Amino acid sequence: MSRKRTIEAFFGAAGAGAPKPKKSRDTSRDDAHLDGLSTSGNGKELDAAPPHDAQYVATEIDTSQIAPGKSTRNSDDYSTHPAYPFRIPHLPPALAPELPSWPANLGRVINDQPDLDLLYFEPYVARGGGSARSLFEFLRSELPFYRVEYDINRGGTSTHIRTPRWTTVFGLDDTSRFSSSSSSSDDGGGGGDMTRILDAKTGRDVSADKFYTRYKPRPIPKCLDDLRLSAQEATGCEFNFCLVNYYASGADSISFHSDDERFLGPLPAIAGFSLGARRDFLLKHKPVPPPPGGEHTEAMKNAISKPLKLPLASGDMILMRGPTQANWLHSIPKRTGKNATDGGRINITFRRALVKPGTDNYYNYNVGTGPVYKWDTVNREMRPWRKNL
Ligand SMILES: O=C(O)CCC(=O)C(=O)O
Repeated sequence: MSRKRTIEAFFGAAGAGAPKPKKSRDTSRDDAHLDGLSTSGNGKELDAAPPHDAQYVATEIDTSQIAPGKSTRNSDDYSTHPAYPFRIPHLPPALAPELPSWPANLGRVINDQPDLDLLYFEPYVARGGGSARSLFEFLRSELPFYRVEYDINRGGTSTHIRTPRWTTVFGLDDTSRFSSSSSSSDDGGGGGDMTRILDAKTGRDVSADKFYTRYKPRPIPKCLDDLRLSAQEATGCEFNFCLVNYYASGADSISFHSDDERFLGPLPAIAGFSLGARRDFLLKHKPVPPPPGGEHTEAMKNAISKPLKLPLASGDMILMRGPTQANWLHSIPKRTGKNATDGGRINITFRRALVKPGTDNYYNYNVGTGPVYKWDTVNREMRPWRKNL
């Protein structure tokens, strides 16, 4: 399939007639909760207590085939960084050659609702031949994950939040870059000295900046950076952050929120990959008052009251762009019905944080200060990870 056509689909759909987005709110964590909305990376968890009646569906793939920790890889086949708890392997040899053929299908534009602009690839990572499943198994086995907990203050009442999914994050905002003693292609996770953080314009060492010291930023490892580069090419958008969610079962979720933080700029583009179990992705327009002296159009009434449901399958990618984040909320609801047999699902989002507070925010809500977890391939669950285990 032609990359060019995909990019044309993107640029053709963007632009002139798009409704003007509302000004982005200042989405500090507590504000987001006070008005009942929540925002990306922070405060999505008002409905956080996960009931646990969903079953885990065991997969049939032998991960030793794709988990390079157990294979004959040499040390060049890993991304390393002092801020990683452990080294992260590059894509397995069976998957890497497939990347140039992605997206497997053209993106379909969905912009037939007020203020909505989506580009939906069904799929992006080929499902046939097991590529999407292999990528899922590989990432679940090889990435560090966290179960972040934090407190929010709502109207003077403090609430303890347990994020109802596993998360991890890599990246650095636009103002800075990781130092690298070798070529720029190493910045995403290859070799080179990446221990310092430099100002993107002046090259000055900004490692000690307050936004980079609470958590140590870490470069996007090559296995995810390859996917980032592919997504950039397919969409014409630029990304510098990679957030990963792992939903272990239908009991894991993310509540309605929008990724509309100021540090993403006014019209953020966010590319979300789905791998593993199919899960419903719901979208609904943010509540807005009717025009003075009038009523909402039918389209707006529907957009507010009837969530749009996209049953995202393994390998799918959805780009949310233009006025979408300013005007729409999205969620992955829990699936806790009688037959809720969702298996694990990984969601990878690529985003572009423009300024330093974005870096601190993303690490705070996706890494936090708790233990590191790693997938245990024998017991088939996340287990606390300790050095030299
Ligand atoms: O899992 C998904 O598809 C959505 C994730 C999401 O909304 C987010 O990370 O902000």
